[in-house]
Amino acid sequence: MKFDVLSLFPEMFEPIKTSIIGRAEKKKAIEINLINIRDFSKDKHKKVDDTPYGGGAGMVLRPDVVYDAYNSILDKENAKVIFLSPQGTRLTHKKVVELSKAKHLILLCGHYEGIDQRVLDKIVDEEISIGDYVLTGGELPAMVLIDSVSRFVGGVLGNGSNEEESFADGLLEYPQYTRPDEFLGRQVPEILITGDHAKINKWRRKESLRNTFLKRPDLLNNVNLSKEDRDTLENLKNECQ
Ligand code: 4FM
Repeated sequence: MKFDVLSLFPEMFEPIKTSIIGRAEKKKAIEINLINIRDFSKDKHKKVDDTPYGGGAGMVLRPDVVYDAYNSILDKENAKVIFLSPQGTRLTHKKVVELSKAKHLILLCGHYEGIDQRVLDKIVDEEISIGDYVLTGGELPAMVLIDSVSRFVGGVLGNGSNEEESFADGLLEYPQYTRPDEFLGRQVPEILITGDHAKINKWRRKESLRNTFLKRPDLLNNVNLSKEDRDTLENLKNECQ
């Protein structure tokens, strides 16, 4: 999977170039190309923005500079262009999995008061938001998208575990434990050291249901629950009263 990132601050992506995502790149599971929008300024001072028509505070990214940066991507014909903005539709687990099936994504990161609407209308296929708060630019949201989407691209995680994780079945994760078996006077739940995997799986399912019920009860409305799950939840509810 290839990501082309159009940004005024490509240095901000340095941290994801190391870490797990960086390893995935070395393995050629993903590729992240950074394109500095400023390289496409025709101005002698490398200016990329200007004051808004109609007046008002701040600066607006010029459409011609953004369009030239976009056109420098040669194999863009089958790519999906995503603009990261608070006005977009929310990035959810479902959307992350959907995007992970694409071969080529182009991520457009804005700054200042915005980007001239005419170039957005021309090149953007989808506007995506990572949450209802306003950041100073689209770089952090683009990194959130790359990180979350890459987990579902074959060969990125290496252990084939992503299907089992939170949200795959709509429930939150069960708690995890490792050595030492006693920490600050607290023992690891006994069932986990029995080696009885049928019992361990049952316990983990119950703890997933407990976490979801206590922390994110809203999620339970969109989960397929077995008869056993529903009984477990009834018991958890009674324990709370
Ligand atoms: C600032 C986007 C300027 C575009 C921003 C421009 C955001 C979010 C966000 C800031 N993006 N989810 N929340 N972006 O705040 O995605 Cl032009």
